[in-house]
Amino acid sequence: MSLLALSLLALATAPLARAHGGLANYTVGDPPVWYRGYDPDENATEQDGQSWMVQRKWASIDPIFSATDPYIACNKPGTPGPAYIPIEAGQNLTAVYWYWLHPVGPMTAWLAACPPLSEGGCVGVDVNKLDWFKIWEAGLIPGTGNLAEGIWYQKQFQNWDGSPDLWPVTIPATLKAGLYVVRHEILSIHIENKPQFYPECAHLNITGPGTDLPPSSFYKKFPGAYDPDDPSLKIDIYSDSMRKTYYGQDHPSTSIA
Ligand SMILES: *[C@@H]1O[C@H](CO)[C@@H](O)[C@H](O)[C@H]1NC(C)=O
Ligand SMILES: *[C@@H]1O[C@H](CO)[C@@H](O)[C@H](O)[C@H]1NC(C)=O
Ligand SMILES: *[C@@H]1O[C@H](CO)[C@@H](O)[C@H](O)[C@H]1NC(C)=O
Ligand SMILES: *[C@@H]1O[C@H](CO)[C@@H](O)[C@H](O)[C@H]1NC(C)=O
Ligand SMILES: [Cu+2]
Repeated sequence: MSLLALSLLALATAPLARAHGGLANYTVGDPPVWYRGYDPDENATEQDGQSWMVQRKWASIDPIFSATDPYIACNKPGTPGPAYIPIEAGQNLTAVYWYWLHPVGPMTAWLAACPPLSEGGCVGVDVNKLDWFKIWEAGLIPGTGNLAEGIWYQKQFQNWDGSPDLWPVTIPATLKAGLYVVRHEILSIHIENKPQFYPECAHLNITGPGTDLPPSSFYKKFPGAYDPDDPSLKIDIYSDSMRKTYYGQDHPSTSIA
């Protein structure tokens, strides 16, 4: 069965089918403490500016198509809520999605430090000016096959049994304590030469004894991190040549563990 047929089948059997999607909620710890994110399908008035809101607003489940889109940092409109997810360096932050349905393309998680609360914290920052560094990435799972037929993490993390899709990312254990914006991005490349970016951001209050930040050579801006002509974005994974090679994105993860 083709990938398309498989995803259509999955769509047909999903209790709640959405054409695209995004990061709904976050959990920390075991047993998990839940932090609710923004839901574009729910009443905005009941979410905007609420005291519990940890996530930056994303008004639509549609993807961003341009690597240089001004909203590629934290989706559109990216308006901040006032709350922070408390988490210790070294703990996992788990991103929760409903029925993620696209199968191919890399997933990455990024952090950017904010000024202290007395200077506005993460609420006051311009996300386009932040220095983002990547803390996690996953693409095609080694040994599962070529780009089109192999299994990407983006497909592996999906559950079709009614439970949400969970994406755990470890906050670097020696990271300097403070306020951060976390940015999760799913990049879907199932359509030829038309990458789909799905970024969502939340605010974190990271505690711990650490003092590390990555060297500035790891910092990227959004937009800016991606070249729209990068062969890993302008890609036809179903072409013969791409079945054999994949250049990958030249954005190294930080060296801090
Ligand atoms: C959204 O919520 C507000 C405040 O609770 C309410 O006044 C409004 O009628 C709701 N809008 C819709 C479309 O349900
Ligand atoms: C996210 O949390 C909201 C509020 O608790 C809940 O209604 C929704 O089902 C959750 N979504 C997922 C994917 O867990
Ligand atoms: C934490 O996340 C890492 C990396 O994503 C994962 O391998 C590990 O199993 C997770 N640990 C727990 C306790 O969930
Ligand atoms: C961050 O966590 C520390 C330690 O729990 C706390 O003192 C501080 O008020 C928190 N800051 C914010 C903005 O939540
Ligand atoms: Cu989609």
